[in-house]
Amino acid sequence: MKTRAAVAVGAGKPLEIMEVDLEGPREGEVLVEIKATGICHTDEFTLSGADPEGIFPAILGHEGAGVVVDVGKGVTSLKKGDHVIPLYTPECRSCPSCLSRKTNLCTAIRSTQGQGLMPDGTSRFSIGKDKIFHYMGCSTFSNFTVLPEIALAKVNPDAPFDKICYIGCGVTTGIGAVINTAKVEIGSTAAVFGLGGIGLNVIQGLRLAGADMIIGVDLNNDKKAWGEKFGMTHFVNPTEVDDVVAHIVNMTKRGADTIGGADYTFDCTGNVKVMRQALECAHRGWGESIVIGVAGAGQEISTRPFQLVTGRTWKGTAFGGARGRTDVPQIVDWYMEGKIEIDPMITHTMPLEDINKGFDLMNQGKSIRSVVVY
Ligand code: NAD
Ligand code: AHE
Ligand code: ZN
Repeated sequence: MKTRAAVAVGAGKPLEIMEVDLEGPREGEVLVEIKATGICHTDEFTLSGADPEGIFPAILGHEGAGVVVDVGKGVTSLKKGDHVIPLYTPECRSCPSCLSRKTNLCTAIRSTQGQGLMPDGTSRFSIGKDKIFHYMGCSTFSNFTVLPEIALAKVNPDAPFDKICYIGCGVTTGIGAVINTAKVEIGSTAAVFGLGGIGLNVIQGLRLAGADMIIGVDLNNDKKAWGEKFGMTHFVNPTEVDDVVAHIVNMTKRGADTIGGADYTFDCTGNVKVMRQALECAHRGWGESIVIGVAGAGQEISTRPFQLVTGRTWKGTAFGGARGRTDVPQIVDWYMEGKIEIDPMITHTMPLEDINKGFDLMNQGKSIRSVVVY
């Protein structure tokens, strides 16, 4: 069949809207009509050329929602008409990682996914004889796409596509980092670096978890009001203080605790210098710092080992530690029950033809999330 897609033709180049050939689902695969997709900073990261796994031409996009149109042989858990969210972190429930119960990082199809291919090592997308690569196993910047059955979460059919697509990455990553990775306790203090599409969801996760003090850190003062909407209690612009680490350590001295430091800190910027700041303003003895941001090829983190010797823990999280087929339907239900907010964070919606405007808005700090509606 033919599908309309925004194709990433090369690093740093605008996406091009094209008609692309799409082969139907093979064994264990599912054809999905994408109804809406968010634009995440990770799409921009890969498009910019900073992603070591970046490969062109490819169809980017990994934050979608849609409807099952057709299923391949052997597919048992999904049928035509089911509403689904694509999962860049699949959940096969039978690989050593899934069975370990220690991680959400299913390894069943990770190596082909990183090469822009389906699990059988081929692509379903092409233009004539030229192969177009998949991206993060999802390629939601195409109106129709093919995914493995294990990479689709079946969700409540009453939920609006143009909102729940955000659960395909940003919402789940932010809330999951708090609940699954950090396991934040009631009464905790926390600092969140980077108040974009991910950081604001970390903030709403912290509010859900009952954190007392939620410090937001961003270079952009417009983000103060955004953070406050979702539960942020204090805002710091690092360019307006002498030393952001000392400043946060000082702010978090409470009662008899004269040492200071946040119980939990989160990097949602992808900047390795910020990751260091986030670690170093975690509390001596027990503070945990969670890396969410994705850093470009060649970037490395550093700190004095003494920071770890004195009890801080440095952790990372992918997709908020969520097991997609199990957890994503539940997060959709939380949204439908009013337990979490999504609508105000979707600041812009646009047709596929305007997708590059969505990237511009993100790069200019003017949007929280842009959503493309097909
Ligand atoms: P975004 O562009 O919406 O937000 C980034 C925010 O960081 C902006 O508000 C910006 O002003 C702020 N910022 C930039 N530099 C800063 C600095 N030095 N100090 C403080 N704030 C600064 O991006 P997003 O969609 O929220 O994504 C954030 C990061 O998370 C990206 O690196 C993205 O690739 C990554 N990400 C990771 C996962 C995962 O599973 N680990 C999932 C989604 C996104
Ligand atoms: N391909 C990059 C890494 C990109 C990355 O870390 N991706 C996150 C999700 S970001 C979503 O917006 C992730 O899930 N990582 C785990 C994985 O298996 O990819 C690189 O550096 O090579
Ligand atoms: Zn993402």
